Amino acid sequence: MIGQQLRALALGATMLAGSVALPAQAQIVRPDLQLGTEVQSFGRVSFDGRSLMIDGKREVIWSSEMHAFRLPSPDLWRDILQKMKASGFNSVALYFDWGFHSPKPGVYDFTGVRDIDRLLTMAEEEGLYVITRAGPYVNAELTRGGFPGYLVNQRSRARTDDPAYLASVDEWLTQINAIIARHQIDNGGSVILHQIENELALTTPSQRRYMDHLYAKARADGITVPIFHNDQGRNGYWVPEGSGVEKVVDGPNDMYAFDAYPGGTCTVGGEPTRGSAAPDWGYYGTGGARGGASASPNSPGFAAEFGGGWFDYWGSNGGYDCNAVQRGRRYQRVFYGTNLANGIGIQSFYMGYGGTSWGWLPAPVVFTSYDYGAAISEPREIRDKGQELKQLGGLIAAVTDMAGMVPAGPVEISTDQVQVYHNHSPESDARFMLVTQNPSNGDGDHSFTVTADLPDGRYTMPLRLNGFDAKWLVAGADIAGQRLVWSSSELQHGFTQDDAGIMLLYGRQAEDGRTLLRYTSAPTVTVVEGNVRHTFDAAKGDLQLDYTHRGLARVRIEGGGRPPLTLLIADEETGWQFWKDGDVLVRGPHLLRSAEMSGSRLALTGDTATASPLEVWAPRAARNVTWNGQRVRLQPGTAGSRVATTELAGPRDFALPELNNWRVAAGSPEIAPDFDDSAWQAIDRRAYASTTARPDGEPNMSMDAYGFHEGDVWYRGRFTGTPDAERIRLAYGAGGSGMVQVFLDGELIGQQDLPWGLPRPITTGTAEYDLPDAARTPGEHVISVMVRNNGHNWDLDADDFHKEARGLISASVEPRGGRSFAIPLEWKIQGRQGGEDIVDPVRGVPNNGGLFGERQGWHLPGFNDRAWQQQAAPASDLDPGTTWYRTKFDLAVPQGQDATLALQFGDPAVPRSAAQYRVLIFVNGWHMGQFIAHVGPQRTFPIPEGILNHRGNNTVALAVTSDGAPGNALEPVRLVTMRNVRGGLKVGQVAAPATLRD
Ligand code: IPT
Repeated sequence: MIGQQLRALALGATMLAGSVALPAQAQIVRPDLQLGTEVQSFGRVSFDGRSLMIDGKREVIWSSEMHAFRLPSPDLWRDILQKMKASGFNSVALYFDWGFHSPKPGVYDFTGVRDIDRLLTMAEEEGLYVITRAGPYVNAELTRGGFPGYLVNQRSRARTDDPAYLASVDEWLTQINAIIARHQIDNGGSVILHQIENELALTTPSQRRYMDHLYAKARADGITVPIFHNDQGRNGYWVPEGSGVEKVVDGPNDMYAFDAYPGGTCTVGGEPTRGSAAPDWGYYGTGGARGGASASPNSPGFAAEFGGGWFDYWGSNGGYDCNAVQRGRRYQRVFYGTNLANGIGIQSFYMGYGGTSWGWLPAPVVFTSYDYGAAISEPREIRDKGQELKQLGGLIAAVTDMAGMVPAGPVEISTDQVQVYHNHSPESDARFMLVTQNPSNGDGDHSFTVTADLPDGRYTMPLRLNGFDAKWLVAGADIAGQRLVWSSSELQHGFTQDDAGIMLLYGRQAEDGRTLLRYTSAPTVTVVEGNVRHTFDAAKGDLQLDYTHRGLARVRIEGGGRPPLTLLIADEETGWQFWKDGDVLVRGPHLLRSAEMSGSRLALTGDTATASPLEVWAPRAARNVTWNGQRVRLQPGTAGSRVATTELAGPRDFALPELNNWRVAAGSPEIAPDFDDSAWQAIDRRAYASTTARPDGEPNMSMDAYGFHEGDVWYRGRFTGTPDAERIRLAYGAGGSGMVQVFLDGELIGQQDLPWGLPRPITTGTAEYDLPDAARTPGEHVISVMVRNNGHNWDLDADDFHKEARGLISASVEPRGGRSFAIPLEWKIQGRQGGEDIVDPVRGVPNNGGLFGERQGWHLPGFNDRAWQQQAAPASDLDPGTTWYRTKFDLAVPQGQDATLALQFGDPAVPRSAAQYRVLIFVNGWHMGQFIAHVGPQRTFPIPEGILNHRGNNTVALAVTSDGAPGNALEPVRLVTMRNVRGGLKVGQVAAPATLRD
């Protein structure tokens, strides 16, 4: 089993390798390249071999992924969507987690934090296209890869056409497809593409029938947009039928898509590597057995997931910041640009916002934070890499001819240290030139020239590439009413406002730049600000502008037979200060969320991180401008802008309360011999569906068989004392960094933590202990065992790996020196209250396991803890087992501010504590994460507003589990502010029961 998991992880590593060095002058290396010209239409969405089209218009689909289930505060979904939009994306990809919606066969919930209808409406309102990825299987570092708990009890093989499995799948698909169907673009929504399975690498006849079934089911349920599958790497699995390329297997899908995670790794210890050049998975590829220039010539290049970060493992030293760099600035230019040049015009980065694997969502490989090093961090801040994405997405939006470009032939480069991918639009001949190092993961500093036959003539362009980087250059294109002949600067924005053009170009700080624009006669050039030299070549009609990228230069160009132009030339980071929505350009604030014109009023909304200037380029009609609803006084600026007369206010600081009024109670009464377990289920010999081997003739001890799938589970076994009761031996399954605690008659006899070897999680273990003398005294004895299940495995390889057993697998009390015979034991089991009939459907499936305190509602805000013992600070020693701490506090985040607050444990500077203990963290009843002090690396747990009440009372309940050794006790716990801006959205408290009786 572990081997399989290793294989799965190694597979990720394989995809990180693989480098293809291009010849110095990149060109089509596949003369046989045949792109499908037939247009396949699915209502408003259509495609040919070159691009997707919406309403017949070619579009680059520029997307990133978010998981609403990893942000249990629906009002904040909009915050993420707005930040994605502001970062230049036109689409969002959404996985759905079947198990999150379904605690029990036939029981589904799509309300509250599970309201997918609301999510899709928001995406639509924010102007994002949606790619839906509905499972049934998604992987996604989720427990069971998104399968519901009850599926591990199904004996039929998952991800095949076994009827029992298909019956379950159809139940889910009927529900989710109906919601998606009504949000499709043809029905007034914005869903444009739909995925029916994820990385199904097995291609047996049974799997083919399964894929056919999923396709037919989607169509029967009213999904009309193109359907695809996400191939695990560009292998050519499930290429649409009739593609005519050599492949492993074809399938019913309309489009071929694949995922890939290249670009090196963040080694354990946190240093990025730059292992490989960006692969050519399209036009410039050298081919190979499957696919050549395209794995599917009749559908456009489509990366359904392209690594935009990576997840982090229990016990690492904290890899998210490293991943944000590793797959961050420069990597995005080089790798995403190479994809684009290769014709991959549909790209979705995984993740755009990772979020939080709260409660029992995580698979064994990951801990609570699913930050992923994504462009939007877990506390909802746009990282620098998001600023770079804004610039790249801005170019894609401005150059409408980008969609459907094909290779345009070689160019002359004065050095072989650099390569140029040179593409053009067959319709307009506009050019895209991607300039990278050769190979693209090089990092030299090269000044060189590129000579090319461009649409407006033959030109020699002086360029520089300094370090691991790429330039996205545009030439021969009509933008903003102008003719861009070529530019060594990159285009961030280009659009028309009223009857004039605005263009924002940028380049690396202090690097020289040149831009050529074409006119029919000499235009009037006014350099309003900065040092820009200009000459006009009357023979060609070329206006040449020369400058250095430093701060912001402003140029007005009038006449010359074209509408006027405001040309802004920035250094790269000055470009970050700009935000665009529609035809409004804003400079200054931390974020622009929206710019809405109605009549003479322009309503701007956004965030400030400090007091900020505001400069606006807005249509003339906008006479009254507001910022977050407040009137802004503007005066004329330079180059057509207007500038606020006073700065926009920044956020106010606010104090956080100390957490020092704790109430404490012992939480493992199950260890007491006289504990009443009469209501518990008896362990019996029911059918065993797990893939985990166990000794013959044993009862079925696995927790799932009794309806307990998430979190902690208790077992109590009774035996009669005998001189042979010398040892206890337990086999158990507990997921990543899971554990088992074993008690005899109320005393701890052992605790075992599963080792957290990196990056391979060990998910099962065997614990053996000598029993104390007490076990050999006559009369009844009770063994109490708590297993902490840190998640079921995923099913990445479609081998039922998710059915590895959890809880106890086998248990025996026996004489020392071998298993000659075992002492008879009667076992009982108790997990989550209600099992699959969950008692708190609002917080739902991931929220609770089976701790005594959870079964009693101690985690809930309305629980009355007055009888509990008071403690100002957590005690330095604990009894073995679980101890609960509760406290209440008030927050007063200033109105109109968006902060991300977090709970922090111990010393934030060290990834692992010397003290060994674990904490389940409940905030207002919501299980927001697990801290394992001695494993790490996460110590700071952001709690989204909506779960946390920013302007009112809150309850924190901590279930602290320790072996009772001196010092293995809760370290100081504090509230910290991770982020604080003025602005944000109104966030309502997520309604949820306050007690078990609500
Ligand atoms: C691929 C999965 O499709 C996705 O669900 C997620 O698990 C992602 O990778 C990793 O975060 S799996 C592939 C890398 C083998």
